[in-house]
Amino acid sequence: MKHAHIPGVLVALAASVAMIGCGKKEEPKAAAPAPAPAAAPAPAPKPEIVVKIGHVAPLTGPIAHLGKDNENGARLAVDDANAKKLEIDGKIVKFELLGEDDQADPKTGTVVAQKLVDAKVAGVVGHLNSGTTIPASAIYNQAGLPQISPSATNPKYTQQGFNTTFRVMANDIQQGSVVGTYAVKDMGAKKVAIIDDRTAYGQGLADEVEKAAKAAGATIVAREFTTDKATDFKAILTKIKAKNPDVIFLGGMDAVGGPMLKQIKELGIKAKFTTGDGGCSPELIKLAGAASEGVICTQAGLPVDKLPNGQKFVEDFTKKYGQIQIYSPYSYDAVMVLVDAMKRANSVDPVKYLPEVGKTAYDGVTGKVEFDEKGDIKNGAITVFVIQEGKLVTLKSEGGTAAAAAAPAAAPAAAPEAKK
Ligand code: ABU
Repeated sequence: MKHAHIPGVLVALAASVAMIGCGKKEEPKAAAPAPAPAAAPAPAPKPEIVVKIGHVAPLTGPIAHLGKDNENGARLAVDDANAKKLEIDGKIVKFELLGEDDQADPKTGTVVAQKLVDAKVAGVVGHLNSGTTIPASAIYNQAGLPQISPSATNPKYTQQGFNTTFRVMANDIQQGSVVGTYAVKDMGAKKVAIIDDRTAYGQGLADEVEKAAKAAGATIVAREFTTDKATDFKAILTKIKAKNPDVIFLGGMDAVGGPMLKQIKELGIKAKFTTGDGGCSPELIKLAGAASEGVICTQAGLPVDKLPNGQKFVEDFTKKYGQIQIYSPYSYDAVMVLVDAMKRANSVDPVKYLPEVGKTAYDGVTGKVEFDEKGDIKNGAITVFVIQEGKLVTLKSEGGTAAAAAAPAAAPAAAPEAKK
């Protein structure tokens, strides 16, 4: 059977009637949405610039532990500065640390200094030793590069008339005066024997201690010397024993002081032992063991773990690198002082930011950093420690803007505070 043909108009009419019967109404078509406004173009990323900061210390040899401590302090500062994504002159700055090993050798120090100049670093933190820092400073000065030593304490470093040399800790004129006076007035020395390692630091500090001890009324009964590589001191210690001193002072580093203390004990020498910042470290305690008990030593700053910004540094550093030796907080601040000067100058060009280094007023982990006209820290502090039960224990601090808050004014022998 064939389907009958029904005209289209009748089909449409039937469908409309059916819809009305079901109560449905055809919705009017929604108007097409207006086109979304074009998204604002993403801002162009800020250009980046890499800024190299040189660091120099002995990373090999007897005081490599101190060199690595310095370098790690500087590395932590670079990491912290990079985390801030600083913008200088419209560019995001990425700092890079170029670390060099001068082996604590003055000649190598000048070779690596030139290497850093050739690598176009923007500034230098170092060197560790006065004996390398002083000759290297002429090379940085020639290149117009700011140099901040975190540990070289010989006063000559900043006495050369260079506008590029800075130091973030007290110098050995201050340190020698405190040690020499302390030996006489607090340790009761009438007869003092002095040994130095013939380095710029060791000999220079020993000279200052001698002056101060004499001025305080003591007699210098022996003045002996060794080297910074020596490990056998029996010959000079035997001569010193014959002079029966009350106190022996060493101008030298912990790598010399450690074995020397053991030999002092072996020879039955009863004199008390004192030394400066280069020997005032956990490494001295490790090397000398029980022979380090009762040693008096000084550091050319305030106890960092007692300072407001220092506590966080101690936590961060120890988590990342382990125990602080001596100078890592100072190398941290030295890097930050360079960065701060670049920010204020809005330039990473040494020509432009060098003048800002001299105007620094920076609240560092080691306290307030401000420089005098020579580049020495203003209000430098010296802290006296005693080694008790294998720990460096603060006795007193002299100088420093926060010295009063950091340590008791007088040495409280009964209640000293352990240094972390
Ligand atoms: N400040 C003692 C260690 C470094 C130096 O001056 O040679």
